[in-house]
Amino acid sequence: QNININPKPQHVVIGDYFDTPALFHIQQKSTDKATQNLLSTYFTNDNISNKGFSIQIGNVNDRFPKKLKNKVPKKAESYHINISKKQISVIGRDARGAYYGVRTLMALLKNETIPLGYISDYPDIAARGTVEGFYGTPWSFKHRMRQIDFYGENKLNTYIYGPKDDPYHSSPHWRKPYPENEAAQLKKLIDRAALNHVDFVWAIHPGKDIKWHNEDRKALLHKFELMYDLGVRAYAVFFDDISGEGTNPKQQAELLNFLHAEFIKKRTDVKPLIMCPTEYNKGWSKPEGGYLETLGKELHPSVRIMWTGNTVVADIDKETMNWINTKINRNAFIWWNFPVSDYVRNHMLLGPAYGNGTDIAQDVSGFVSNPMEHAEASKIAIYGVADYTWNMSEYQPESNWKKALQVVMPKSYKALEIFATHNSDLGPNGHRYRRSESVSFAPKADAFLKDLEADSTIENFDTVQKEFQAMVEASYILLHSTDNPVLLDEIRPWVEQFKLLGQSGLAMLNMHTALKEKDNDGFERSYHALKAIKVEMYSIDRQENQNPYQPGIKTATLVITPLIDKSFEHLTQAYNKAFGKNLEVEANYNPHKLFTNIAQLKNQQITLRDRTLALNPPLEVIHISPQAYFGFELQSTTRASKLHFKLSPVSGYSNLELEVSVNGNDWTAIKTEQKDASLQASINTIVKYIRIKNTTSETLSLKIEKFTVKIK
Ligand code: LTM
Repeated sequence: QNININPKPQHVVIGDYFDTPALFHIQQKSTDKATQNLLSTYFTNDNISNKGFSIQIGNVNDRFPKKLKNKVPKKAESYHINISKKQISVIGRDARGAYYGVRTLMALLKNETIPLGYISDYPDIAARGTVEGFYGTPWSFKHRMRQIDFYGENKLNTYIYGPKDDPYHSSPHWRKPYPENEAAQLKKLIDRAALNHVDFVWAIHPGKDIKWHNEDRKALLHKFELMYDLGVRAYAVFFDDISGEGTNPKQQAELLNFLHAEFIKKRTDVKPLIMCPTEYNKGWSKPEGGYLETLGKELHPSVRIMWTGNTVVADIDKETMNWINTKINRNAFIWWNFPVSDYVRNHMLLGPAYGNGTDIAQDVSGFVSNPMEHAEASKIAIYGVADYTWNMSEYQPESNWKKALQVVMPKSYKALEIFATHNSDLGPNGHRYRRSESVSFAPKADAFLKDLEADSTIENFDTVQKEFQAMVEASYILLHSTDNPVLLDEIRPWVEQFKLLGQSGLAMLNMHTALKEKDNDGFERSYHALKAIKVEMYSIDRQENQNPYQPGIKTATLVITPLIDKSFEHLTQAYNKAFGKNLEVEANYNPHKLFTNIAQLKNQQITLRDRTLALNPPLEVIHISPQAYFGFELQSTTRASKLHFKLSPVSGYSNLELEVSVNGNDWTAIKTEQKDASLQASINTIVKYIRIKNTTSETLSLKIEKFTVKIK
């Protein structure tokens, strides 16, 4: 039976409804602090009375009728709610179960009527939540507090704290205590997590510079103790995205086992360790090295091992789970890299959380989503993850997504739906992970283009026009909405861009009408208006979100933008041809290509901005075998000038050579000069190919932080 609660309860048997009482008599049996706190947010002096409607809350060890207690599912975190005309009983299997029961009760009490019957409920997956594990600006204190409350509301029980750019989580300061202010904030977060029944899992990322000696072991133990004093009761150790000494599986296992024996086992209130391996996806696992098998064999069985799937960014299915679970001798703990956008930072990922198998509940020990650095906007996907991980077989991505939009923007959700519908794909990216976008509009856009290119009557003209109008109107509504200023703050530049895109679409349609009516003035006016809108969009792209990876603001890139650009080009060409004009045809264009034989880089994107060609820096370590190379292939021979290149570690520079070529066969080496941590070169010649090559006989493992070249 249907009941509007996220996550969807497992068993609901309800019949008639009765009016929600105004006064309540609350009897708390053994409830904990979190449940008491939650109850106090609803039941106050204004609605409590001894004569009120009776609500009893407790767990299976309390005095409740046996027949009710027997109905509490025999699973951790479960609860049973029985609703009769006289009384509501909420019975948890454990403290968390009782808390979740009260969450459900409070959702029911929001309505004007309550159903008679019962709800028996439990989660499918033991650990459910998020891993703040992305690169980029870590979430702020304010955002984290909001997230933790949101997790409590949606029965998520795990928040793994591991932002890559926190220097006290990773290098250089993982050995040091947090500065006083940060420690105080972490303490508040940990307390807030406890009030929401969320395990605050503090993660450390020591692998970049760890030495396998006693001193570093002790440093880790000491840091764990410091975090324990702040209230941490669950820990993780991450070894992802590192190279060199830290990647040794035997040493990693030994360290984790040491932490287990010396820290976890010695305390009764600390959860089992979680670890993220270096080979954390199938694509990167090297069977010959036996890395995963070593972890599987050597790691204490209680240690959970994280896994991102068949590739870095992947959806998870049964086969994925079978493969990894056999290797590691336990059920993997899934690190789902969605909706993280640290490798497509110019995009906003607002679509539904979909793609994971609904038959893997028995195969995972946990499932956490790695979100965007935009915390509030990530709630749309996290709401889906809460539902999916609780009641997998019933999960409906699309309807869940629609509810999520209402939760994050209770008043302007319809406008948000229009915006989110067209802002869900990532665009081409190094991980080749894509999401559907503009789903119901896409066939209409296709038909529009077909008719346009065939010079026939455009059947879908009105539909397309309505969509562009809706884009503009939705943008205005969102920009002036007051129901979630925190969300608006994050999405504002994308909404501004979206509004302009809608307006450019309307200008394109006007070009079409003018061309048909042979109204040359009208055509040229709309043409120049569209160009001017593009200039405004360009300026937003240059001013907002200027990170060094994928700077700028891209919106509706899968369907709407190509529709407008292709139509614009077609119409301008047709106009030029019909009236002997020479208006510039291209909408936007980067004619240059990435030039590489390194499989890991094959799909990496390049950008051209202000005549500077840049490789979007990959976040992971790149393995460059002997003679392997990466660089650019220019559209035609062109004068190239300054080249900038930054690697880590910088010792990599001596093993690489910069070469240029006009034909791709004959190469000339170019002298480079090291300035601080970067390499520079003045090419100052006409070239078509530019590349950096590994001239040694060994595979180099490096991070490419920057690679740009100025061209004429
Ligand atoms: O996925 C893992 C285990 N590590 C990193 C993340 O920190 C990063 O956010 C994602 C997405 O770029 N990729 C990684 O490799």
